[in-house]
Amino acid sequence: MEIKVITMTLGMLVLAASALARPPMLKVFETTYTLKEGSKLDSAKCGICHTKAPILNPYGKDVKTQLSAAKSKILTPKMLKKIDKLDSDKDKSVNIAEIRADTLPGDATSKPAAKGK
Ligand SMILES: [Ca+2]
Repeated sequence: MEIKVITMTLGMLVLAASALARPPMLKVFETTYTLKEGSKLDSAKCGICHTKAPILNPYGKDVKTQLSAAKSKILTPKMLKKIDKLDSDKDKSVNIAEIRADTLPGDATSKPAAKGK
């Protein structure tokens, strides 16, 4: 009986911790760039910043640099805007261009279609 209660409590704590760890940052990203429901970025969710959570992709690493610079764990739209002009995944499209084109700023295989074609 006692063990069951402890196990349940631990389970709930783990759930609560993971719920706290993930969605807030994604929420900030979603509201900063007003993602359309069903868009590629909207569907990518954690994949915007992670290859496989908790591993960060290049865009996620740039986000982390901003968090570290601000000595904060709370992501703000201002931090995201600061890396708009970077090309995190080095595919020759800056992050904001990728976000507007609904491609992944942290995945070099996902980039806006070349212009003029
Ligand atoms: Ca890029």
